[in-house]
Amino acid sequence: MILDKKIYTLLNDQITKEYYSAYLYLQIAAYYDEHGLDGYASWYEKQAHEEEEHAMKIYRYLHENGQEVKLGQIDAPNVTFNDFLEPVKAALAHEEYITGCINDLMTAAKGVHDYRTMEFLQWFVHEQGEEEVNANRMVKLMETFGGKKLGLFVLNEKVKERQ
Ligand code: OFO
Repeated sequence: MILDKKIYTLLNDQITKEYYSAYLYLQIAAYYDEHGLDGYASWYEKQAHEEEEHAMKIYRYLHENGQEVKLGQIDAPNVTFNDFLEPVKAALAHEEYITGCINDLMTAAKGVHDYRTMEFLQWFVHEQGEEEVNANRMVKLMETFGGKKLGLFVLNEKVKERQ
């Protein structure tokens, strides 16, 4: 199937965005690792791997539909963190941004009656819902317990258990 040009461009660009997400999460993992929060570090390493898988899902979808994959440039994550709350907030803001990108893609696919792409995107709609719930929870927990050393220690152990 030949994809509509706009749908093709949006999907191809989304590959880069998913890799950027992986990059951002790896930067967050590095920050927590460098501050001794190994539970948080491995949580965000895992998120980074998942983002790479998302990119590959789109990569394969384009090929399965006879489209070229043109990899774009992945920007460096331009972030610096001053406390343990900032990374989890950055992750939440990023997930909300990606949800917007997926919604734009879905709207564009709907506009040209591309039902196959809409069905393909449904997985991402669901995934974004789950990821926003998790990201929100990470923010709430850090806000509530992260200010105290013992609270932070317990949180770090809890995050390990959830993996
Ligand atoms: Fe790719 O899953 Fe969220 O961002």
